Amino acid sequence: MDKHIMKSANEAAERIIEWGEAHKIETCFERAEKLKPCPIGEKGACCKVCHMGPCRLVGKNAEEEARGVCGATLPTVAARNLVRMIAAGTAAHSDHARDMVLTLLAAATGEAKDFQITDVRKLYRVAGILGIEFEGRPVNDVAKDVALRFLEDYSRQKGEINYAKRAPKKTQERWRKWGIVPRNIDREIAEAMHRTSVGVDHDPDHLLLHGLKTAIADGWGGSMISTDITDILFGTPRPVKAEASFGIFKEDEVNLVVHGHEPSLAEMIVDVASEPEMIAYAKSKGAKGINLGGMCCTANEVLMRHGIPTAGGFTNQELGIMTGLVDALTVDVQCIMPAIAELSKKFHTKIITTSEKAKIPSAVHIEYDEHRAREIAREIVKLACDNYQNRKTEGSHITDKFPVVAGFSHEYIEYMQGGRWRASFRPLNDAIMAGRIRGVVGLAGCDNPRVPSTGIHKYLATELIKNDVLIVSTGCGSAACGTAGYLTPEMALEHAGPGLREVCEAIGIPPILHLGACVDNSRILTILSAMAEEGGLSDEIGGMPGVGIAPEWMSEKAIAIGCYFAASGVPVIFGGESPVGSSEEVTRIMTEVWYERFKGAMHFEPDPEKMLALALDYIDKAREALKLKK
Ligand code: XCC
Repeated sequence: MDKHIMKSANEAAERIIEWGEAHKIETCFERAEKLKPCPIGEKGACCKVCHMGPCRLVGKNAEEEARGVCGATLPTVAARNLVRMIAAGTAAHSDHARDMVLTLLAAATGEAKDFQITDVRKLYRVAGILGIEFEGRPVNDVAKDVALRFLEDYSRQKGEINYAKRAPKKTQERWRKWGIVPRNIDREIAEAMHRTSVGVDHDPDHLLLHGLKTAIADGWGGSMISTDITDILFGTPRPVKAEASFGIFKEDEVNLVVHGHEPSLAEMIVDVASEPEMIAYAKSKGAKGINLGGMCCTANEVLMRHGIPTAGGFTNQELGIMTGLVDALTVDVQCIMPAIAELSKKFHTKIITTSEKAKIPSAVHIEYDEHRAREIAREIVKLACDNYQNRKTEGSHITDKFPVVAGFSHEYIEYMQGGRWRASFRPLNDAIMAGRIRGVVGLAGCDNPRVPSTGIHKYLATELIKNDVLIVSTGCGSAACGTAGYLTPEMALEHAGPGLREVCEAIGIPPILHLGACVDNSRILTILSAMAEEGGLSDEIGGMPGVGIAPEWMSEKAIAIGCYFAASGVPVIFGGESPVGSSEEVTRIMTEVWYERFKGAMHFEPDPEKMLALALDYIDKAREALKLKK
């Protein structure tokens, strides 16, 4: 008898996968099994930046002896490959951020009439950081100035990105010493591509320093800009109750799912779906109403702000369709499997691409334009309603769902520790100093079909909180926890160590705080900076008892994120095989050398138990160095 191999650690997902197998429907899980990674490319030893190759630098003494046709060594090739990943990841987050800036500008000038400034307080806070006068001025004038100032982060040729100054002074000093304060986001990405093209930069350390500079342009540039503008336009999140997993789909309502990363159209769809006219339209098609759901990070955006339920993260996108209950799935950009278009033909689901940047053959394309946002959102909602009538009975109808509490912006975390007038990070710092909280881990990144998907997230989440480690989560890390039922205050009672439980009960928070989408990893940077400023711990981000973990990462964006945390002073642990594993030199630079210079590091460790041990070790060593209670 075949030994059953678990493909997802999520029970509901596993049931759908099994149903799919029985019906000969292929998903990323089978494809991952069939398509083993190329062992040379996987470790970063393949160079294809010119057409004399691809050169595969393998062999027993490859590090010392192997050369490409041009003479490139293995460390050069591995470093170049990683820098290109950072550049691509930074481009993704920051191009998304650019669109947010342009939407803010269009809203401020009245060109995008469907959008307004929702959070004026946040606008003023951002204007204050940027040194833009806001008192007594019309809100839209301030918003316009903020947008124009952010656009400079995409065009200034010399100088520093606006938000570099938000990092603690000492962190900034380290960056300046090593010449890695970004000038503008696009320039660092372009330079990364230039330096890694054939015959340019060949020194691995020098290449990787530019990689860090590019990554900082992501974290303290694009991602932070995107988080701030999204808050300004759509509201700064505060805790909200919602639900997660496949059971969020309703049998008797139109199920419309928003998937991808960009919040603007999704926000409009949320708004439009509650219009009486739209609900009446859904009813005219025989449905009882309109039920919205989300996937990946578009889900996180609307979950954080409106409590829209999530069907989960990356590996759930095909499975969602396989419930047979999804009438329409809109996708914007990033982490969208092209496979969904083909798969949807076996069901009744309409896949709707909406970005001018992203089309999938055979999907319906309804292009989003912020100037006609409401009109387009209505068109999409209507299409989903029309398709409700085509729903067949096929599919694996799963009813499991779990409650989640999400919506922990850094502003709210500050507020919950002292109310509006005494908001601060003092209680968190005190709890860490007293040892009630041993440390903080950012549990983030993708879920991956190459491991029992979501399983390592679940393992680390439970083990870390058992060890009194507070978790802040984002992206599909949050989705993995949410669909497992871990994002509730009860989780603290059941699983947290005594110190963490006490803190969670006193403040009334879950031990895993859902901070939002992947761009919202920037909120963690803000929190760490505030903790440094608060005093009592480290006076820079480096040296804090904190670690970042992306146990199931797969996207280039995750690499950019990991690197900006490392550059900021956070030791980072990624799961899976190392994309620079072929080179001991590059591995040493990214762990030892980076740690020496920035107090951050980037490790790759496939074994979940070792990941946990390494994280706790970093936390304990930081506590020891800070002379904190054991
Ligand atoms: Fe994509 Fe943000 Fe990864 Fe999830 S976590 S699979 S990058 S959706 Ni960003």
